[in-house]
Amino acid sequence: MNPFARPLFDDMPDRVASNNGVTILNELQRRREDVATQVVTRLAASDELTAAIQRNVAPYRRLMTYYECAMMEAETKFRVLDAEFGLQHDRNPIESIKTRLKSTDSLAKKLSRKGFPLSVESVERNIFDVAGVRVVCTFPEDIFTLADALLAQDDVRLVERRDYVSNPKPTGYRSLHLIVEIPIFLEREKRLVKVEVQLRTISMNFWASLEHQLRYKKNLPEAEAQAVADELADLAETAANLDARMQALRTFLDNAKETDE
Ligand code: 0O2
Repeated sequence: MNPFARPLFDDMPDRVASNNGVTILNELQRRREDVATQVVTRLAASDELTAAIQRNVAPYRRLMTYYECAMMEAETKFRVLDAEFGLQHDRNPIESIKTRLKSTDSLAKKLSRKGFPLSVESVERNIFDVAGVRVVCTFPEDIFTLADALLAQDDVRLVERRDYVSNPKPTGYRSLHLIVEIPIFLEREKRLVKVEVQLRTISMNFWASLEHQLRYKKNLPEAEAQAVADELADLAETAANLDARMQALRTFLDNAKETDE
C-alpha cells in the first residue's frame, strides 16, 4: 500500500468539544504531535522513500568524492608552484591555501535560485563552484603569475575567468576567479572535474572575510545600510592602495637586488 495515500486527518473528530480555552489548546497541541508522528512513521515505512534516498545518496557521495579529489589535485598543483617559485626567487608567492566543498544546503539553494532541477546530474552540469580552492598570495602580481602558471599546464583547461582584481565588484570585492577543469585518475577511468580557484592577496582576503561577516547584519534602515556599503567600498580601496604600495616596494627591491648581483 502506498503509505502516502491515507489522509492524515481521517481519524480526527470534526471539532474539539470543549469551551475551555486551555483544554482546546492542549488538545490541538496533542493532535499536532499525533499528526507529526503519523507523518514520520509513514515516511520511515515508505519503501519508495528509502529507494529514492538510496538512488540519490550513493551517486551524490560519489560525485562529492570526485570534487574532493579534484580539489586536492588543484591544491597540490599550487603547492608545487609555490615550492618551485621559492627555489627560483628566494620567496614564496603563496601565503595560504584553503579548500572547501559546497555544502548540500548551499547547493540546493543555488540550484533553486537559478531555476535548475534538484538532482545529482544537475549539480554536475550546472554548478561550477562545488569544489573551491582559495589561494592567498603575498603580492598582487603573484596572483597573475600563479594563474598563468596553472593555466599553462597541459592537463588544465580554462572554463571561465572572472577578473575582479582589474574590474572590482561594486561592493569593492577583488579576486581573480578561474573555473578550471582538471583530470582525476580513478581505478578504471579518467574524469574531468571542475574546480573554482579564487586567487587574492592577503589584504583582499582580509577585506572579503570581514565584509562577508558584516553583510549579514542586514536589519538596518536603508540610509544606514548605504553608508555601511559605501564605507566597505572605501575600505576596499584602502586595501587595494596598500597592495599597490607593497607591490611597488617589492618591485623596487627586486630591481635593486638584480643590480647588486
Ligand atoms: P562561497 O561559500 O564563498 O563559495 P555564479 O552563480 O557562481 O555564476 P556568482 O555567485 O555571482 O555567480 O559568482 P561570483 O560573484 O563570480 O563569485 C561568487 C563567490 O565569490 C562567492 O561565493 C564569494 O566567495 C565571492 N564573492 C563574490 N562577491 C563577493 C563580495 O562582494 N564579497 C565577498 N566577501 N565575497 C564575494 P559564494 O557562493 O557567495 O559563497
